[in-house]
This record gives sequence, C-alpha cells and structure tokens, in this order.
Amino acid sequence: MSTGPVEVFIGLGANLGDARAHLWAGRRGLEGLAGYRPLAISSLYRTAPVGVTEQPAFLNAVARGMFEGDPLDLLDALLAIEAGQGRQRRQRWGPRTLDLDLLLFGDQVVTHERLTLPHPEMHRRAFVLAPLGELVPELVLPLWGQTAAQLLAGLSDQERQAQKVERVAWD
Ligand code: A4P
Ligand code: MG
Repeated sequence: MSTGPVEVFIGLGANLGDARAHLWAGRRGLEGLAGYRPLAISSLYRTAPVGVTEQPAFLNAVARGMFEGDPLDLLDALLAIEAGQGRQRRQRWGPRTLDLDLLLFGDQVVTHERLTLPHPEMHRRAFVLAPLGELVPELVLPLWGQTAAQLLAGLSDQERQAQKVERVAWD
C-alpha cells in the first residue's frame, strides 16, 4: 500500500569515539536513504547522559525529512546506518557510537514488537525535545497533545537539572 510521503523525525545520538564524526556519518547516511528526502537538521546539542549516568556526555540532534514507505523499512534502514558506524549493542541506555531513533512517523501510533511510535521515551527527554522544538516549534505531538516546548516546560526541576543541554556547532 502506498500512501505517499510522510513527515518523519529521527533522533541522532553518539557518545563514543569521535561523536561528532559519527553524527556527520548519520546525517550523510540519512541523505542517501532510498525513499527519504531530508528537510532540515537541528543544531547539535551536548547533553548530559540519561538512564545510565556513568558514561560520557552525548552529542544529539534531530533530523526532519519526508519518507515514502513502511515504518519498519525505515527502522531497518536506520539500524543499517548504525551498524555501518560500528554500533554494537551491549548495554541498554549505555554508550554508543551512533544511535538513530525513529521519533515520529507522521501522526502514526504503532505498537509492534520491533517498533513503538511515537518513540516511548521522547516526551521526557530534553535531548530530544530541545532539538525537536528548535525545528518545529508549532508541532503538536501525537499521543501527548503538546508541543516540544510545553513538554520540556512540564519536566520536573529535578529532571531539568539532570538533563542539561547546550547547543554546539556542527563543525
Ligand atoms: N525500537 C522500538 N521502537 C523504536 C523506535 N521508535 N526507534 C526497537 C528506534 N528503535 C525502536 O534499540 C533496541 C530496539 O528498539 C531496536 O532494535 C528497535 O527494534 P537499541 O538502539 O538497540 O537499544 P538502546 O538504544 O540501547 O535502547 P533504547 O531503549 O532504544 O535506548 P534509547 O531510547 O535509544 O536511549 N542520553 C543522552 N543524553 N542522549 C542520548 O542519545 N540515548 C540513550 C539510549 C540513553 N541515554 C541518552 C541517550
Ligand atoms: Mg536506540
């Protein structure tokens, strides 16, 4: 079934080796994806690690594009780009050379064993909400019915303290 291109948002993260170089490779990988047309990329953010806090700071960004195809095909393509950057899965929430998370696929809500949409953690992660809000300040997120800025403002003081984010240059 073909429904035409859908607006998608992809979170990029890295905290091992030359994280900036891994993120650039992620950007290039996305640009080369069949069915994907890049629209915009956020600033780069240096972010405090969430989940497992005893690990290096991350660099994060969010990409916005149009994708024509099945969400699972896009997920597989993202996993292939990660693998190309030497990503090995060791520890949940642990350090990684390149992590590509499918955040939003239009307004689709999906619960599949390999794919949950919207990304189930995105609404409480400053490292996603800050770059997403920069890209599309007016976007109301499916499921939560709020913009990224509203969700950010709704985080507890403690969460905001722990999740410091700082804009840095891409080059
Ligand atoms: N999967 C299900 N839904 C999705 C989705 N929407 N997007 C499945 C991507 N993948 C999805 O992911 C495990 C499986 O989740 C995939 O194979 C896919 O079928 P993974 O990348 O192997 O595992 P992971 O990344 O270690 O675990 P998880 O739960 O995905 O972690 P996250 O959410 O990626 O978080 N702190 C900062 N500051 N910045 C970060 O980028 N990232 C993490 C990892 C933790 N702390 C961080 C950051
Ligand atoms: Mg992941």
